Amino acid sequence: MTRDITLIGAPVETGAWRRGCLMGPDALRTAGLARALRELGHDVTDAGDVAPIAAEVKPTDNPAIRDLDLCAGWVRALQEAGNRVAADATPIFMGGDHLMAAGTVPAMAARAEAAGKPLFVLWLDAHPDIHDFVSTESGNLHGTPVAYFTGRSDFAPQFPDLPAAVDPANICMIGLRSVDPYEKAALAASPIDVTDMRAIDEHGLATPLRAFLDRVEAADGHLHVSFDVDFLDPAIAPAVGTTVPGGATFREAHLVMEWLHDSGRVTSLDLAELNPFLDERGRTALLMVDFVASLFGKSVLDRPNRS
Ligand code: 6HN
Ligand code: MN
Ligand code: MN
Ligand code: MN
Repeated sequence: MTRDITLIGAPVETGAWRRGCLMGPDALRTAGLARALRELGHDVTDAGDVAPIAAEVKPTDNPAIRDLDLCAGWVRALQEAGNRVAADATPIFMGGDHLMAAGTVPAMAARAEAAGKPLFVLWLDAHPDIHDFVSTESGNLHGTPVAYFTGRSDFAPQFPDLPAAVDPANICMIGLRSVDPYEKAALAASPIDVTDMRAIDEHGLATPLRAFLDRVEAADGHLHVSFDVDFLDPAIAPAVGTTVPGGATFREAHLVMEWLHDSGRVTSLDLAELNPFLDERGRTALLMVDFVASLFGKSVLDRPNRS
């Protein structure tokens, strides 16, 4: 299937403690993202980078929160950029830290709603990013997008009112291995489908991912994939500020990409948290491009695999 793919740079870095994610979109460009997708037959347009909308917002009561004005400006700007994506296009949002998902996911939820379909979210990450303005101890707002786009916590008036909330029952998180106490309680009380690394070690990825993709298929839903670089093991993907040992291997992540491709269901993608300042000769950026190529059709053999 040939797609119209739109690359959208989201060089937000104020959601993370370490600087450097602003170089993420350019590193993905340099690593050949557009070329790799064109070689697979897709029509690719690079829409350039989004810029934050300058805003001064009301301070919160949590003094730990960093760069609230800029973060709010990014969320607004990324929602607006996401709203401009054509109904039949497949956007790849090139981050930028994971705060980007507070912009991209609500826009994709609104797009799905306009098409009369539910939005499902596959969250590939070491972290659940389900903090809110009150619970965050680090004050780094890249740890908050899931609480925002599910409508779980109140982010008003700093972040925009949600155009459409994502039903937490439509979210699947895979790869978790660093969960703060508040987040543990939040997940325990939520219908979010969670596969942590222990579950992957014990049973593999296949069963939870297939079950989730079957649900997307049965509901004829849109599927947004939010891929945080720290989903991967730091041994293969060092270019991320929040490395946690024991992540997905090359083969596990590759299989996820191939299943996503086979499902034919992915309608939008975030590439989050790539920090080129921490990379080694571009290897993490190149690896991410390779995974994206697999998600969009690169295969070893020109025939379906037997399974
Ligand atoms: N990410 N839970 C930690 C915090 O600071 O709130 C880590 C957040 C990581 C954010 O994965 O995008
Ligand atoms: Mn740039
Ligand atoms: Mn994340
Ligand atoms: Mn993470």
